[in-house]
Amino acid sequence: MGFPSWEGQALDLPPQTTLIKAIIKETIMTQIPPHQFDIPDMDCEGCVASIKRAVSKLDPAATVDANLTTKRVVVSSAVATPDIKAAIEGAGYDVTTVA
Ligand SMILES: [Cu+2]
Repeated sequence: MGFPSWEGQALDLPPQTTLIKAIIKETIMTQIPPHQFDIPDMDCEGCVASIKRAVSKLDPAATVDANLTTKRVVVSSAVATPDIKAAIEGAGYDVTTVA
């Protein structure tokens, strides 16, 4: 007795599963409120690079938007705000406001 044919079809699921996972991830990412940090000592692209490196080490999927004029960094990540703050502080920057 062989396997019922539906089990063979079930083996074709992985590509769909990958697509579903991608859609779920996209949905989750777009629903994450951005984390906002004020970093007064961030004054050049080198600082921005250090901060981006620290955040992406914590969460490779995070997106980081840094504004050198307002000294504000906006992070989109599923990681908790205090953990992102700690990562930025770990890179040597004081974080004054978190929203
Ligand atoms: Cu700098």
